[in-house]
Amino acid sequence: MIPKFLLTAALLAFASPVLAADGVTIVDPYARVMGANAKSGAAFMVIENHADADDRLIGAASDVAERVELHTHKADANGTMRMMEVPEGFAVPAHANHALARGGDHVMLMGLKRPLAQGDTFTVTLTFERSGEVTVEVPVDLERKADHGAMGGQMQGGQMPGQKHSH
Ligand SMILES: [Cu+2]
Repeated sequence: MIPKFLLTAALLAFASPVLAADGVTIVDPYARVMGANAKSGAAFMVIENHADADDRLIGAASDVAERVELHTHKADANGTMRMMEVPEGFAVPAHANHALARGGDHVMLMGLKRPLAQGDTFTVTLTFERSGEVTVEVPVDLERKADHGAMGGQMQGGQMPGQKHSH
């Protein structure tokens, strides 16, 4: 006989976000592609660091893409937003969050090996300097509005002229 509340607690624990032993939690991951035949896509999420030490996302890999890079958007000299690789990765300070959001930092999937459609899921393995590897199940969500904070407001709805690929 298992009391009902214990069962509920067990279910809730099972449904909770990916938690690395060391305290990095990935919340609300999702990915987008631009069109059915897109050769690239991007993944977004919020990284929570519950540890007492700073951490840093330094790499990512996925079997859906030939290459996975850590990217950000920056304005060039003409004010045009461009994507660029961030080799040093993204800092996630102790007891803080870092959002990968549209118009800002993202995980770039290059050379997709299969088409990604609404509702598909795939896995991305994130490598953290301190917490090591964290594997996340990422759903494809093409209907999602740009939301999670960061620079979302600034870029919302905007496909800047000259931008090579937007997401
Ligand atoms: Cu990119």
